[in-house]
Amino acid sequence: MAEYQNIFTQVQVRAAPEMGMVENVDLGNRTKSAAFSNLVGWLGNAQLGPVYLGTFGVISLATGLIWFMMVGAWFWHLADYNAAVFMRDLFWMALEPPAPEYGLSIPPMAEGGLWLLASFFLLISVMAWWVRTYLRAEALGMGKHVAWAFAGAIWLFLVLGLIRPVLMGSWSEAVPYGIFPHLDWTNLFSLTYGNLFYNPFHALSIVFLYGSALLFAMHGATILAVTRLGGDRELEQIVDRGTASERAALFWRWTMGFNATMEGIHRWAWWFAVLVTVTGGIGILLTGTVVDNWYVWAQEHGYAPLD
Ligand code: 07D
Ligand code: 07D
Repeated sequence: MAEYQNIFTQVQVRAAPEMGMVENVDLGNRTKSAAFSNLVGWLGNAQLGPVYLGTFGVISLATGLIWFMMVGAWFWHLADYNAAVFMRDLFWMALEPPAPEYGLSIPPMAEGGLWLLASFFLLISVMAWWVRTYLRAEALGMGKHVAWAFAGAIWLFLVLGLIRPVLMGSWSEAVPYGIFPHLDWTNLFSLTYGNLFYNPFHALSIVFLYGSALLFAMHGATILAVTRLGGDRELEQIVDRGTASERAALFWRWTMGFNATMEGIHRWAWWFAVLVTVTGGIGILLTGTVVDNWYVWAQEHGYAPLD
Protein backbone atom coordinates (compact mmCIF):
# COMPACT_ATOMS: atom_id res chain seq x y z
CA MET A 1 0.00 0.00 0.00
CA ALA A 2 1.40 3.40 -0.97
CA GLU A 3 1.93 5.48 2.13
CA TYR A 4 0.74 9.05 2.17
CA GLN A 5 3.72 11.40 2.58
CA ASN A 6 3.56 15.13 2.21
CA ILE A 7 6.66 17.20 1.44
CA PHE A 8 5.54 19.77 -1.13
CA THR A 9 2.44 21.92 -0.99
CA GLN A 10 -0.36 20.18 -2.88
CA VAL A 11 -2.68 23.13 -3.33
CA GLN A 12 -2.53 25.04 -6.62
CA VAL A 13 -5.08 27.82 -6.15
CA ARG A 14 -6.76 28.94 -9.38
CA ALA A 15 -9.52 31.53 -9.16
CA ALA A 16 -10.04 35.22 -9.69
CA PRO A 17 -6.96 36.84 -8.09
CA GLU A 18 -7.41 37.68 -4.41
CA MET A 19 -6.51 41.38 -4.27
CA GLY A 20 -6.35 41.62 -0.47
CA MET A 21 -8.11 43.80 2.07
CA VAL A 22 -9.04 47.33 1.09
CA GLU A 23 -10.01 48.81 4.48
CA ASN A 24 -7.74 51.68 5.56
CA VAL A 25 -4.97 50.57 3.22
CA ASP A 26 -3.39 52.81 0.62
CA LEU A 27 -4.45 51.12 -2.62
CA GLY A 28 -2.62 53.62 -4.85
CA ASN A 29 0.74 52.05 -4.04
CA ARG A 30 -0.28 48.51 -4.94
CA THR A 31 0.40 47.00 -8.34
CA LYS A 32 -2.85 46.42 -10.21
CA SER A 33 -2.66 42.80 -11.35
CA ALA A 34 -1.75 39.31 -10.20
CA ALA A 35 -0.59 36.11 -11.90
CA PHE A 36 -0.47 32.40 -11.06
CA SER A 37 2.47 30.02 -11.24
CA ASN A 38 2.73 26.26 -10.65
CA LEU A 39 6.30 26.59 -9.42
CA VAL A 40 5.35 29.27 -6.92
CA GLY A 41 2.39 27.09 -5.93
CA TRP A 42 4.70 24.23 -4.97
CA LEU A 43 6.61 26.56 -2.68
CA GLY A 44 3.67 28.47 -1.21
CA ASN A 45 0.59 30.31 -2.39
CA ALA A 46 0.32 30.03 -6.19
CA GLN A 47 -0.72 33.66 -6.60
CA LEU A 48 1.99 36.21 -7.44
CA GLY A 49 1.10 39.81 -6.56
CA PRO A 50 -0.22 42.39 -6.16
CA VAL A 51 2.90 43.92 -4.61
CA TYR A 52 2.79 46.99 -2.42
CA LEU A 53 5.57 49.30 -3.60
CA GLY A 54 5.17 52.54 -1.61
CA THR A 55 7.73 55.24 -0.91
CA PHE A 56 10.06 53.13 1.21
CA GLY A 57 9.87 50.20 -1.19
CA VAL A 58 10.94 52.45 -4.04
CA ILE A 59 13.72 54.07 -1.96
CA SER A 60 14.99 50.66 -0.85
CA LEU A 61 14.98 49.10 -4.32
CA ALA A 62 16.53 52.17 -5.94
CA THR A 63 19.37 52.58 -3.39
CA GLY A 64 19.93 48.81 -3.29
CA LEU A 65 20.27 48.81 -7.06
CA ILE A 66 22.70 51.76 -6.91
CA TRP A 67 24.87 49.81 -4.40
CA PHE A 68 24.75 46.72 -6.60
CA MET A 69 25.59 48.67 -9.77
CA MET A 70 28.49 50.47 -8.05
CA VAL A 71 29.99 47.17 -6.95
CA GLY A 72 29.33 45.71 -10.41
CA ALA A 73 30.88 48.73 -12.18
CA TRP A 74 34.00 48.38 -10.01
CA PHE A 75 34.23 44.67 -10.85
CA TRP A 76 33.82 45.58 -14.55
CA HIS A 77 36.73 48.02 -14.13
CA LEU A 78 38.83 45.34 -12.36
CA ALA A 79 38.11 42.98 -15.28
CA ASP A 80 39.52 45.66 -17.60
CA TYR A 81 36.12 45.86 -19.34
CA ASN A 82 36.48 42.30 -20.63
CA ALA A 83 33.28 40.21 -20.33
CA ALA A 84 35.12 36.86 -20.28
CA VAL A 85 37.45 37.97 -17.48
CA PHE A 86 34.46 39.47 -15.62
CA MET A 87 32.62 36.14 -15.70
CA ARG A 88 35.74 34.12 -14.84
CA ASP A 89 36.81 36.25 -11.88
CA LEU A 90 33.37 37.35 -10.62
CA PHE A 91 33.43 35.35 -7.38
CA TRP A 92 36.98 36.47 -6.52
CA MET A 93 36.71 40.21 -7.18
CA ALA A 94 36.18 42.75 -4.40
CA LEU A 95 35.33 46.34 -3.72
CA GLU A 96 37.57 46.84 -0.67
CA PRO A 97 37.16 49.42 2.09
CA PRO A 98 39.87 52.12 2.40
CA ALA A 99 43.36 51.29 3.71
CA PRO A 100 44.07 51.85 7.46
CA GLU A 101 45.97 55.12 6.88
CA TYR A 102 42.73 56.83 5.82
CA GLY A 103 41.15 56.19 9.23
CA LEU A 104 37.59 57.51 9.12
CA SER A 105 38.35 60.20 6.52
CA ILE A 106 36.97 60.22 2.97
CA PRO A 107 39.52 58.63 0.62
CA PRO A 108 39.87 59.06 -3.18
CA MET A 109 37.26 57.16 -5.18
CA ALA A 110 39.60 54.40 -6.40
CA GLU A 111 41.10 53.87 -2.94
CA GLY A 112 37.98 53.11 -0.93
CA GLY A 113 35.88 56.19 -1.70
CA LEU A 114 33.64 54.11 -3.90
CA TRP A 115 33.31 51.51 -1.10
CA LEU A 116 32.22 54.29 1.28
CA LEU A 117 29.71 55.74 -1.18
CA ALA A 118 28.32 52.30 -2.07
CA SER A 119 28.02 51.48 1.66
CA PHE A 120 25.99 54.65 2.19
CA PHE A 121 23.45 53.48 -0.39
CA LEU A 122 23.38 49.94 1.06
CA LEU A 123 22.70 51.42 4.50
CA ILE A 124 19.77 53.48 3.18
CA SER A 125 18.45 50.46 1.31
CA VAL A 126 18.50 48.10 4.32
CA MET A 127 17.02 50.76 6.64
CA ALA A 128 14.26 51.66 4.17
CA TRP A 129 13.38 47.95 3.86
CA TRP A 130 13.13 47.80 7.66
CA VAL A 131 10.72 50.78 7.67
CA ARG A 132 8.73 48.96 4.97
CA THR A 133 8.36 45.84 7.14
CA TYR A 134 7.23 48.05 10.05
CA LEU A 135 4.74 50.15 8.08
CA ARG A 136 3.20 47.22 6.16
CA ALA A 137 2.64 45.40 9.48
CA GLU A 138 1.05 48.53 10.89
CA ALA A 139 -1.21 48.92 7.84
CA LEU A 140 -2.46 45.37 8.39
CA GLY A 141 -2.99 45.88 12.13
CA MET A 142 -0.28 43.32 12.91
CA GLY A 143 2.35 43.14 15.65
CA LYS A 144 5.81 44.28 14.63
CA HIS A 145 7.53 40.94 15.24
CA VAL A 146 8.97 40.67 11.74
CA ALA A 147 10.41 44.18 11.88
CA TRP A 148 12.03 43.55 15.28
CA ALA A 149 13.45 40.22 14.15
CA PHE A 150 14.89 41.89 11.04
CA ALA A 151 16.31 44.59 13.36
CA GLY A 152 18.26 41.78 15.06
CA ALA A 153 19.97 40.96 11.75
CA ILE A 154 20.50 44.64 11.01
CA TRP A 155 22.26 44.94 14.40
CA LEU A 156 24.95 42.48 13.24
CA PHE A 157 25.10 44.14 9.81
CA LEU A 158 25.63 47.56 11.48
CA VAL A 159 28.23 46.22 13.91
CA LEU A 160 30.22 44.66 11.05
CA GLY A 161 30.12 47.60 8.65
CA LEU A 162 29.52 50.75 10.71
CA ILE A 163 29.57 50.64 14.54
CA ARG A 164 32.75 48.61 15.04
CA PRO A 165 34.75 50.40 12.29
CA VAL A 166 33.77 53.75 13.85
CA LEU A 167 34.78 52.57 17.35
CA MET A 168 38.08 51.25 15.95
CA GLY A 169 38.62 54.59 14.17
CA SER A 170 39.01 53.12 10.70
CA TRP A 171 36.81 52.13 7.74
CA SER A 172 39.48 49.55 6.91
CA GLU A 173 37.97 47.37 9.65
CA ALA A 174 34.78 46.87 7.59
CA VAL A 175 33.87 43.99 5.31
CA PRO A 176 34.73 44.08 1.55
CA TYR A 177 32.01 43.52 -1.07
CA GLY A 178 32.81 40.30 -2.86
CA ILE A 179 31.79 36.66 -2.71
CA PHE A 180 35.04 34.95 -1.65
CA PRO A 181 36.81 38.10 -0.40
CA HIS A 182 34.18 38.47 2.34
CA LEU A 183 34.94 34.92 3.41
CA ASP A 184 38.67 35.72 3.44
CA TRP A 185 37.83 38.72 5.64
CA THR A 186 35.89 36.46 8.02
CA ASN A 187 38.81 34.02 8.23
CA LEU A 188 41.35 36.82 8.75
CA PHE A 189 39.19 38.41 11.46
CA SER A 190 39.24 35.17 13.42
CA LEU A 191 43.02 34.75 12.98
CA THR A 192 43.78 38.38 13.84
CA TYR A 193 41.89 38.23 17.12
CA GLY A 194 43.23 34.91 18.35
CA ASN A 195 40.58 32.41 17.12
CA LEU A 196 36.92 33.40 17.27
CA PHE A 197 35.98 29.96 18.65
CA TYR A 198 37.20 31.24 22.03
CA ASN A 199 34.77 34.19 21.86
CA PRO A 200 31.81 33.01 24.00
CA PHE A 201 29.37 35.16 22.03
CA HIS A 202 30.44 33.42 18.81
CA ALA A 203 29.69 30.16 20.63
CA LEU A 204 26.28 31.44 21.73
CA SER A 205 25.55 32.61 18.18
CA ILE A 206 26.36 29.10 16.91
CA VAL A 207 24.13 27.54 19.59
CA PHE A 208 21.18 29.61 18.39
CA LEU A 209 22.03 29.04 14.72
CA TYR A 210 22.14 25.26 15.13
CA GLY A 211 19.18 25.47 17.50
CA SER A 212 17.17 27.41 14.92
CA ALA A 213 17.81 24.72 12.32
CA LEU A 214 16.83 21.98 14.78
CA LEU A 215 13.67 23.76 15.94
CA PHE A 216 12.65 24.59 12.39
CA ALA A 217 13.11 20.96 11.34
CA MET A 218 11.12 19.72 14.36
CA HIS A 219 8.29 22.19 13.84
CA GLY A 220 8.15 21.79 10.06
CA ALA A 221 8.21 18.01 10.30
CA THR A 222 5.60 17.92 13.07
CA ILE A 223 3.10 20.04 11.19
CA LEU A 224 3.66 18.16 7.92
CA ALA A 225 3.15 14.90 9.81
CA VAL A 226 -0.35 15.99 10.87
CA THR A 227 -1.51 17.77 7.71
CA ARG A 228 -3.23 14.47 6.80
CA LEU A 229 -5.44 15.28 9.81
CA GLY A 230 -5.80 18.95 8.92
CA GLY A 231 -3.04 20.08 11.28
CA ASP A 232 -1.99 22.91 8.99
CA ARG A 233 -5.37 24.59 9.60
CA GLU A 234 -4.23 25.91 12.95
CA LEU A 235 -7.23 27.81 14.27
CA GLU A 236 -9.84 25.10 14.85
CA GLN A 237 -7.08 22.75 16.02
CA ILE A 238 -6.02 24.71 19.05
CA VAL A 239 -9.11 24.17 21.21
CA ASP A 240 -10.45 20.76 20.23
CA ARG A 241 -9.47 17.40 21.77
CA GLY A 242 -8.36 14.59 19.47
CA THR A 243 -7.24 16.89 16.70
CA ALA A 244 -4.03 16.90 14.70
CA SER A 245 -2.67 19.57 17.03
CA GLU A 246 -3.22 17.47 20.10
CA ARG A 247 -1.47 14.51 18.46
CA ALA A 248 1.44 16.75 17.40
CA ALA A 249 1.81 17.93 20.99
CA LEU A 250 1.44 14.42 22.40
CA PHE A 251 4.11 13.13 20.03
CA TRP A 252 6.68 15.38 21.65
CA ARG A 253 5.39 14.82 25.20
CA TRP A 254 5.68 11.08 24.63
CA THR A 255 9.14 11.26 23.02
CA MET A 256 10.75 13.84 25.29
CA GLY A 257 8.32 14.56 28.12
CA PHE A 258 7.66 18.16 27.09
CA ASN A 259 5.76 19.85 24.32
CA ALA A 260 5.63 23.42 23.10
CA THR A 261 2.20 24.91 22.50
CA MET A 262 0.78 25.90 19.13
CA GLU A 263 1.57 29.50 20.05
CA GLY A 264 4.76 28.94 22.03
CA ILE A 265 6.65 27.09 19.29
CA HIS A 266 6.63 30.29 17.25
CA ARG A 267 8.07 32.20 20.20
CA TRP A 268 10.85 29.56 20.44
CA ALA A 269 11.54 30.05 16.73
CA TRP A 270 11.52 33.84 17.00
CA TRP A 271 13.92 33.97 19.95
CA PHE A 272 16.35 31.40 18.60
CA ALA A 273 16.60 33.13 15.24
CA VAL A 274 16.88 36.62 16.70
CA LEU A 275 19.49 35.59 19.26
CA VAL A 276 21.83 34.30 16.50
CA THR A 277 22.57 37.80 15.30
CA VAL A 278 22.03 39.63 18.61
CA THR A 279 24.67 37.53 20.43
CA GLY A 280 26.84 37.51 17.28
CA GLY A 281 26.79 41.31 17.07
CA ILE A 282 27.84 41.58 20.73
CA GLY A 283 30.73 39.19 20.05
CA ILE A 284 31.99 41.16 17.05
CA LEU A 285 31.56 44.51 18.82
CA LEU A 286 33.78 43.34 21.71
CA THR A 287 36.50 42.10 19.34
CA GLY A 288 39.41 44.53 19.01
CA THR A 289 37.59 47.09 21.14
CA VAL A 290 37.53 45.29 24.50
CA VAL A 291 39.31 42.01 23.74
CA ASP A 292 42.38 41.80 21.48
CA ASN A 293 42.98 38.06 21.61
CA TRP A 294 40.19 35.63 22.41
CA TYR A 295 42.55 32.72 23.09
CA VAL A 296 44.46 34.73 25.70
CA TRP A 297 41.14 35.99 27.10
CA ALA A 298 39.93 32.39 27.35
CA GLN A 299 43.14 31.33 29.13
CA GLU A 300 42.68 34.13 31.65
CA HIS A 301 39.10 33.05 32.29
CA GLY A 302 39.71 29.32 32.65
CA TYR A 303 38.06 28.64 29.28
CA ALA A 304 41.26 27.48 27.51
CA PRO A 305 44.23 25.61 29.01
CA LEU A 306 47.30 27.60 30.09
CA ASP A 307 50.30 26.77 27.88
C1 07D B 1 19.12 32.34 1.73
C2 07D B 1 18.16 34.74 1.75
C3 07D B 1 18.60 35.23 0.34
C4 07D B 1 19.87 36.04 0.35
C5 07D B 1 20.97 35.77 -0.39
C6 07D B 1 22.21 36.66 -0.32
C7 07D B 1 24.03 39.34 -2.05
C8 07D B 1 25.49 39.68 -2.12
C9 07D B 1 26.54 41.00 -3.98
C10 07D B 1 28.94 40.46 -4.39
C11 07D B 1 20.96 33.19 3.92
C12 07D B 1 22.26 37.65 -1.51
C13 07D B 1 23.67 38.12 -1.66
C14 07D B 1 23.07 40.39 -2.46
C15 07D B 1 26.04 39.63 -3.54
C16 07D B 1 27.78 41.37 -4.29
C17 07D B 1 28.04 42.80 -4.54
C18 07D B 1 19.93 34.08 3.31
C19 07D B 1 19.11 33.72 2.32
C20 07D B 1 21.04 34.56 -1.30
N1 07D B 1 27.10 37.94 3.75
N2 07D B 1 28.97 34.38 4.41
C21 07D B 1 27.18 34.09 1.83
C22 07D B 1 26.23 38.25 2.74
C23 07D B 1 28.87 38.09 6.30
C24 07D B 1 29.83 33.94 5.42
C25 07D B 1 26.27 33.94 0.66
C26 07D B 1 25.66 39.55 2.96
C27 07D B 1 29.84 38.34 7.38
C28 07D B 1 30.16 32.55 5.20
C29 07D B 1 26.07 35.35 0.21
C30 07D B 1 26.22 40.02 4.18
C31 07D B 1 30.33 36.98 7.74
C32 07D B 1 29.43 32.20 4.06
C33 07D B 1 26.38 36.13 1.45
C34 07D B 1 27.14 38.99 4.65
C35 07D B 1 29.89 36.14 6.62
C36 07D B 1 28.72 33.31 3.62
C37 07D B 1 25.00 33.17 0.95
C38 07D B 1 25.95 41.29 4.88
C39 07D B 1 29.99 36.44 9.09
C40 07D B 1 29.15 31.13 3.13
C41 07D B 1 24.19 33.87 2.07
C42 07D B 1 25.37 42.43 4.17
C43 07D B 1 28.53 36.39 9.35
C44 07D B 1 28.13 31.63 2.09
C45 07D B 1 30.39 32.28 -0.85
C46 07D B 1 22.88 33.20 2.44
C47 07D B 1 28.76 31.48 0.72
C48 07D B 1 27.91 33.08 2.46
C49 07D B 1 25.95 37.43 1.64
C50 07D B 1 27.98 39.06 5.79
C51 07D B 1 30.27 34.80 6.46
C52 07D B 1 26.91 35.81 -0.92
C53 07D B 1 24.68 40.20 2.01
C54 07D B 1 30.80 39.39 7.10
C55 07D B 1 31.11 31.77 6.05
N3 07D B 1 27.13 35.37 2.32
N4 07D B 1 28.99 36.83 5.81
O1 07D B 1 22.41 32.30 1.85
O2 07D B 1 28.45 30.61 -0.04
O3 07D B 1 22.30 33.72 3.56
O4 07D B 1 29.74 32.38 0.41
O5 07D B 1 26.20 41.46 6.03
O6 07D B 1 29.63 29.99 3.13
MG1 07D B 1 28.17 36.18 3.99
C1 07D C 1 25.44 38.75 8.25
C2 07D C 1 23.23 39.64 9.29
C3 07D C 1 23.30 40.86 8.42
C4 07D C 1 22.61 40.71 7.14
C5 07D C 1 21.62 41.52 6.70
C6 07D C 1 21.08 41.21 5.35
C7 07D C 1 21.37 42.12 1.81
C8 07D C 1 21.05 41.34 0.57
C9 07D C 1 19.55 40.93 -1.28
C10 07D C 1 17.68 39.34 -0.77
C11 07D C 1 24.48 35.99 8.95
C12 07D C 1 21.36 42.28 4.33
C13 07D C 1 21.03 41.66 3.02
C14 07D C 1 22.08 43.39 1.64
C15 07D C 1 19.66 41.52 0.09
C16 07D C 1 18.69 39.95 -1.66
C17 07D C 1 18.80 39.44 -3.04
C18 07D C 1 23.72 37.24 9.25
C19 07D C 1 24.13 38.49 8.92
C20 07D C 1 21.02 42.64 7.46
N1 07D C 1 31.35 29.97 12.62
N2 07D C 1 32.27 33.88 12.37
C21 07D C 1 29.20 33.71 12.86
C22 07D C 1 30.10 29.41 12.67
C23 07D C 1 34.38 30.33 12.35
C24 07D C 1 33.48 34.53 12.07
C25 07D C 1 27.75 33.62 13.00
C26 07D C 1 30.20 27.98 12.62
C27 07D C 1 35.85 30.39 12.33
C28 07D C 1 33.24 35.97 12.02
C29 07D C 1 27.47 32.16 13.13
C30 07D C 1 31.57 27.68 12.54
C31 07D C 1 36.09 31.73 11.75
C32 07D C 1 31.87 36.12 12.28
C33 07D C 1 28.77 31.52 12.88
C34 07D C 1 32.27 28.95 12.52
C35 07D C 1 34.83 32.45 12.01
C36 07D C 1 31.32 34.85 12.47
C37 07D C 1 26.97 34.37 11.95
C38 07D C 1 32.21 26.35 12.45
C39 07D C 1 36.51 31.81 10.34
C40 07D C 1 30.80 37.06 12.40
C41 07D C 1 25.48 34.35 12.19
C42 07D C 1 31.47 25.09 12.66
C43 07D C 1 37.62 30.91 9.95
C44 07D C 1 29.54 36.32 12.82
C45 07D C 1 30.16 36.48 16.47
C46 07D C 1 24.64 34.92 11.07
C47 07D C 1 29.25 36.61 14.26
C48 07D C 1 29.95 34.85 12.71
C49 07D C 1 28.91 30.13 12.79
C50 07D C 1 33.66 29.13 12.47
C51 07D C 1 34.69 33.84 11.89
C52 07D C 1 26.70 31.63 14.27
C53 07D C 1 29.01 27.09 12.67
C54 07D C 1 36.50 30.08 13.56
C55 07D C 1 34.26 37.01 11.75
N3 07D C 1 29.76 32.45 12.77
N4 07D C 1 33.81 31.55 12.27
O1 07D C 1 23.44 34.84 11.10
O2 07D C 1 28.26 37.12 14.65
O3 07D C 1 25.25 35.56 10.03
O4 07D C 1 30.27 36.26 15.11
O5 07D C 1 33.40 26.24 12.21
O6 07D C 1 30.85 38.29 12.20
MG1 07D C 1 31.81 31.96 12.66
